[in-house]
Amino acid sequence: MGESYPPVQKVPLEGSKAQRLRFIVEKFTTEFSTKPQFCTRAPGRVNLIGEHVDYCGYAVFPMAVDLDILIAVGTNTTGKLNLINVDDSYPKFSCEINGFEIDKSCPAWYNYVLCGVRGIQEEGGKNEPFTGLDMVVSGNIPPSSGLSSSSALVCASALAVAHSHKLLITKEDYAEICARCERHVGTQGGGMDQAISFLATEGTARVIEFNPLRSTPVNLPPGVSFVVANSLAPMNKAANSYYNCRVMECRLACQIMAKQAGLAWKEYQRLGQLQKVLGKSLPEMMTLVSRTFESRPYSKKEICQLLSTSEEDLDKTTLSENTRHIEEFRLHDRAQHVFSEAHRVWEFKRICEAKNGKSVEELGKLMQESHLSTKLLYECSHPKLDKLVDLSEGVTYGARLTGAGWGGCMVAMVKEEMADEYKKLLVKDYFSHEPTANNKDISSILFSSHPSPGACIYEF
Ligand code: ADP
Ligand code: NG1
Repeated sequence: MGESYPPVQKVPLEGSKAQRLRFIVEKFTTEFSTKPQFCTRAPGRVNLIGEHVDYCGYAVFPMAVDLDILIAVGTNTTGKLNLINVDDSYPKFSCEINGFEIDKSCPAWYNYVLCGVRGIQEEGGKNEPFTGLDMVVSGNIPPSSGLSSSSALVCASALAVAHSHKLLITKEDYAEICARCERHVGTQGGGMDQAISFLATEGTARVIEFNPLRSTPVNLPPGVSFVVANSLAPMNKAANSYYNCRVMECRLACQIMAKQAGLAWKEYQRLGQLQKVLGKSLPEMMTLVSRTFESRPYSKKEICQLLSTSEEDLDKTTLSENTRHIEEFRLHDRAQHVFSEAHRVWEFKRICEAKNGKSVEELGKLMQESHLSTKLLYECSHPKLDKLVDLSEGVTYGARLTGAGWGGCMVAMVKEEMADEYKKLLVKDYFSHEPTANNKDISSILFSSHPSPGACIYEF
């Protein structure tokens, strides 16, 4: 297979990944009385900058982490999809592999596996019924913490189904299929997580652009370390409408600006799409937002008046199922965040590629600005994340929430030789006051991350 396809590798024999792989192979053999045929791996990610902009069509700047989902896979002759997780808190699940339903109303773990299966069934290029599959899943990405555990599970599952049916799919196609199929759980995500999970390369972060999907490796500055700290406040995106509400606020802001520009507003879903048609720069879009909206909530009724439409029509054309009940939307602040954050991504890339001594401080400043914007304009931070960011001030170059927010992880950029001291400080001033940290291995909630490779298949 060439570079365009997820690599097929030999199962590693040493290290912690080898141990986890051995464990799922043994578990598979015990549970299904036969050996698995292969295993898949899909990594989680840490986004360095560019939060809540992917679903608006703007570029993001993530790197894959070493944490991942591993699945041991084998075919069966019963037509069933049988799922077992090494973590007993995720119960066993079984269904017919052809013709199952994904129940959006219940945020069950197996729904993410089903999304991956459905994605390949819908877009993998095979029409006949799919063969039954047995899977044993093992993951070490902290769930609901902004490191993209859900997408890693979708990606590892899609890879499992496609490889067991000998379907040859490029990394880009996998990324796009998985971004679309994860929406079957109900969240209207962008595509960053699935893209980096497949397209990541060891040693570099990536700028990922959308429509069309494109990814460019970027070397991170030497001498710095990216430290991830889990605030230990989890936030499950599929279990509430916070995330989709932001997606809708951006969509509504886009449609109102499109209408005011005399465009057919229903055809506009993403702020990036509107910017292209208007031919304006990102700073010019920020000015347009300030001219169009006030910094206050807009009622659904007022939005309908601005769009000259009815609430029923808005429910159909714009809003997702789980946001139709929302009565007020903030348009100015959300759109300002998106345009300013999109601008920061390009600045971050430009500075990473420039060769001057001041650059690391400038990168840190962009991270600080990004955090403030997510906290104040996008209102997706959490007091615990803000505390971690405050503790990082003066000790790091910059720190910010990473991922969807409302809890989850913070990422900080710190001088490499200061990383251990910084981690000690967070243990003393944060984690020692967190009761839920007591029963956890500190290295699983506070760690330096290095750009890890993307998804792969392990054969024996
Ligand atoms: P994230 O930011 O980590 O993607 P989400 O809230 O979107 O957070 O998704 C978390 C969900 O993904 C969990 O509630 C669970 O259903 C699923 N998940 C994550 N890790 C695993 C795992 N190791 N095994 C089974 N399901 C998992
Ligand atoms: P996480 O951090 O995995 O919940 C979510 C979205 C991304 C992106 C970020 C915010 C999904 C699968 N992931 O990520 O697309 O919008 O939030 O930048 O919906």
